[in-house]
Amino acid sequence: MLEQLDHIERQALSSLQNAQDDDALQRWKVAYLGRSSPLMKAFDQLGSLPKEQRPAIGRRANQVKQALEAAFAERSEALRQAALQHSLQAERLDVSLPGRPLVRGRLHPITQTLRQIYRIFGDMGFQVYRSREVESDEFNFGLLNMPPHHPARDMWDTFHTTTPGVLLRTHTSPGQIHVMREYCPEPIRVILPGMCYRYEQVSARKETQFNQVEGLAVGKEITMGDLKGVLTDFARRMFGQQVRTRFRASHFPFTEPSAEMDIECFLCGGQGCGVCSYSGWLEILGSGMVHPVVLRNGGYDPAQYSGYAFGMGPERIAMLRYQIEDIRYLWANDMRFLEQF
Ligand code: FA5
Repeated sequence: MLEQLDHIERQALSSLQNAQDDDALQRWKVAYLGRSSPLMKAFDQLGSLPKEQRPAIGRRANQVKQALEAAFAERSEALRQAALQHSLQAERLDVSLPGRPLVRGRLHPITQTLRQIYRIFGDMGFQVYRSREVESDEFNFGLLNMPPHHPARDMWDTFHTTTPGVLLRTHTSPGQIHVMREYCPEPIRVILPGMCYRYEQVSARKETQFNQVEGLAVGKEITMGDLKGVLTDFARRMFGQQVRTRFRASHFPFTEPSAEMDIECFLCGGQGCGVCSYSGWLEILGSGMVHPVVLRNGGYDPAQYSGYAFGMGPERIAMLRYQIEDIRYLWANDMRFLEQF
C-alpha cells in the first residue's frame, strides 16, 4: 500500500508538469484529487486494513494529499504568471504616447437658436410656459375662434389621432388659452416653445414636425405698437442691429388685426433670389392683437384687457442665422452638417 501511494505521488507530480493551461489543470485535479481518484480510493480502503498498518498508511496518504495540493497550487500560480508575462509582452503599452483626442459634443443648431430666443425674451421679462403637444380640437381650433367647419381650419393640415377630437397640435397657439385660464385675471407675458405637427408636403422650407415659439402678452393697455416694438427689438438682438424687417398685413382667426413679419433675405440681401421666391424678404412669424373672442375664451374681459400674440418658427430663424438653404438638413442627423455648429 505504501508503495502504491509512492507510485501515485510520482505519477501525479510528473503528469502535473505536462499541464499547460487551466483546462489541463482542472482535468489533473479531478484525476488525482477528485472523489474517484486512486488517492481517495486509498483513503476509502483505510478502514479495511489491519489495525497496526492503519496509522502509517494514513499518515503517508495525508502526506501525499498535501504534497499534491501544494504542487497543484504552485503549478496554477506558475501558469498564471506565465500567462501574465505573455500578455504583458504581447500587449505592450507605450504610456508616453499621446491619448486619442475626444470628439466634443455640441448643441444642435435648433437648441442653440431656441436658447438664444429664450435669452432675448427672458431679458424682456417673458417667462417660459410649456404646453401639451397632443391637443383637443377645441383648444387647437374652437377656442381660437375657429368653430367646426370654419374655413380657416384648412390653413393647417392636421394629424388626427384615432381618438375623435384629439390631434397633434398644428401650432403653439392653443397654449394661449391654457396660460390665460391659468393666470386670469393677472397680466401675462410668456413665451410658449414646443413641437408642432402638420400633414404637409416636405420641402426646403417645410417639415411635418417643427418647433414654434409662441408669445403672448395680456394686460390693460397693450397696443399694436408694443407688439411691433417687441418683435423689432427681438429681430435686432437675434440678427444684428442693422437687420431690416417689415410687417405685412395678414389674417389669423385668433388675432385682429394680424400681421406677418419678414426679414430681409440673407442670401441676396433683398435683391431677390430662389430662396426668397424673388421677393427679397423671408417670413419668420405670424402675429397680431389677440381677438376679443379668444380673450373671452381665456377668461379676460375684452372691454378691459387687450393683448398681442405671435408665433415664430425657430427652424426658419436658424436657417437665416446660419444661412442654411434647406430645412431638411436640420433633421437629417448628418454629422458633416452638425459639426459645423
Ligand atoms: C401660425 O401657426 C400661427 N399660430 C402663428 C400666430 C401665433 C399668429 C399667434 C398670430 C398670433 P403659421 O402657420 O404662419 O402661423 O406659422 C408660424 C411660423 O411657423 C411660420 O412663420 C414659420 O416660421 C413656422 N412654420 C410654419 N409651418 C412650418 C413648417 N411646415 N415647417 C417649418 N416651420 C414652419
